[in-house]
Amino acid sequence: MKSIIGHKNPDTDTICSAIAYEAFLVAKNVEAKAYALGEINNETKFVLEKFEVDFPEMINELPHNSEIILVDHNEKGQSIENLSDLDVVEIIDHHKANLRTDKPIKICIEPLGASCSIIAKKFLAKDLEISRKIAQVLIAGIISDTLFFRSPTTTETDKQLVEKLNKVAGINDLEVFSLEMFNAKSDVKNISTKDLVKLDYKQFNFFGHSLGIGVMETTNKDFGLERKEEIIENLKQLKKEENLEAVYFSIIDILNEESYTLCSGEKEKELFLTLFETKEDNEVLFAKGLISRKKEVVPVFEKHFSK
Ligand SMILES: [Mn+2]
Repeated sequence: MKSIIGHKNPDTDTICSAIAYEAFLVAKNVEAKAYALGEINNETKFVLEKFEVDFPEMINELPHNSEIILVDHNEKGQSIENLSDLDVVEIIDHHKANLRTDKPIKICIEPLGASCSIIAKKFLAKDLEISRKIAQVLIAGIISDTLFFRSPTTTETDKQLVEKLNKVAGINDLEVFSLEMFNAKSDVKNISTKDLVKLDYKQFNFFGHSLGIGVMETTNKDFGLERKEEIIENLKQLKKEENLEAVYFSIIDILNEESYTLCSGEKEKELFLTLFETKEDNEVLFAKGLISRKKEVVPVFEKHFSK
């Protein structure tokens, strides 16, 4: 039995990738099961409920020596707690390669807008039948990660795949569907600020420098900005608890394609101002067009710390 897991603080692409890859392997008569490393977010909940797809079981650890497949991540810090006890047999991802493996394994990393795009390509390449639900779930993952093609991570392939998948999925109006998803994601009123900061949060190690970067993709930036003080307090605490050099939290205005970043301290604020084209206003760093952690933020930090 192969266990399929996405990253911690799971997002829609991670969950939908795991679900779809389970279906792919099962169609090839491979025993496989998708899991979630944590609570499902409101956007993903909306998607799975709309398409009547079962939520994957939530876990923190797996038994020693379990065979696992990582989807949508390949960094230790973003993965399952007892990763080093497990046998990683395959990786499917669209982030930069990071994990060292102790033996040769199957790795498929492609610069596409979503891990769901890579899995959709696998279905098409093998000419495997895609069920309506799996097509719907794959589209949701691609729309979520590319912010419905607004993100600079979007490729022509992502757009073509969504078009092809929708012949099976039959989603009437993709624009309307994407707005429903983003509004579900923006609904954070029942989420404490502590949880909000970690809702879409990743830790990185850049040449020995450990940073935390959280994002909140929203159609209403005020849902984040109105909690500014509380968020900054939480970033400071997180920095101390996890022994990090800096923690950032970016409120991403999806529809206007701009971001508002908050920082865990003065030094890291100065660094962000130096590295990115941003304007400071009352502890908030505004940046037009800076909306992708993966493509625009992480590479700049990586380069900075490599010197
Ligand atoms: Mn992804």
